[in-house]
Amino acid sequence: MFIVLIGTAGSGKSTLASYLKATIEASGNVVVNLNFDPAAESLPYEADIDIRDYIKVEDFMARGYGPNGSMIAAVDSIINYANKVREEIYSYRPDFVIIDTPGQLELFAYRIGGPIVLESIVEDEKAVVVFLMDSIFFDNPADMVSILTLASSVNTRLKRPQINVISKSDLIIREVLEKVIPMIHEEGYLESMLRESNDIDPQVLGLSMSLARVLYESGYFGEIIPVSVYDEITIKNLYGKIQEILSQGEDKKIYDTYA
Ligand SMILES: Nc1nc2c(ncn2[C@@H]2O[C@H](COP(=O)(O)OP(=O)(O)OP(=O)(O)O)[C@@H](O)[C@H]2O)c(=O)[nH]1
Ligand SMILES: [Mg+2]
Repeated sequence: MFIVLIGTAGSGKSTLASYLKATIEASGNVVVNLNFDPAAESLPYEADIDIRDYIKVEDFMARGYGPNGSMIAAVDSIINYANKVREEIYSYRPDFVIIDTPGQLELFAYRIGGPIVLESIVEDEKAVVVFLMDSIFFDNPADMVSILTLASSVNTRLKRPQINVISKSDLIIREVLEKVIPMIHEEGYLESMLRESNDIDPQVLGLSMSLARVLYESGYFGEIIPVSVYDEITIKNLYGKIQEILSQGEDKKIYDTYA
């Protein structure tokens, strides 16, 4: 079973990869951490499998690509090593494989290469995407709509069940954590927040209202799970949601987040 961590740069993917592994191992599972970031300079964990053993971003830069183009070309080229990576994975006979992806979200939200490469690793196995939304996006409703739109974009590209998480939830003010987050998936809640907020530019307000409506109508986000690596209960809760989704059988609905 694959757990694919995806999120904006610095949203906490690598740190969560490390804590999540410890939590899942504690319940007796074999867990493999796969670093999928060819440009990672240092990681907060020791990767069991490291894509940097196969490709390096510097090799692409040496061929004349810029830093961003190199990253895209490097990730695309993982396809050439998919069989070897899979062999490495299965040599561990793992119960769970946690894939720690690069923060260049364009790879998974907009381009086709990222999803193709991930599928070449996951193949017919079950997989769940954990999309990390940095707590900084939960300061105001327009930013919330923006990050949820991005979450839905990732979901349409990867077509795997997805859990939308607020990362670094220890940094969110208590009132938002206790009152807003548990309600946010209720139809119309974001619009009411937008209407009540008096410091949003009218143009931004109009667009955000329309996007919020579409998000609810399309069913593109369910419950949002706050996660902080400093609060083990939140990690256990995330693991519980992952198990819930992975136990739901083989159906690969576009959006399959529990409501
Ligand atoms: N307060 C707080 N900080 C966190 C948490 N998780 C991660 N961080 C910090 O956020 C920063 C970025 O974490 P990373 O795990 O490197 O984030 P990333 O998404 O892997 O970053 P990229 O791979 O560069 O996209 C680090 O300073 C972490 O210590 C959390 O739950 N709470
Ligand atoms: Mg990282």
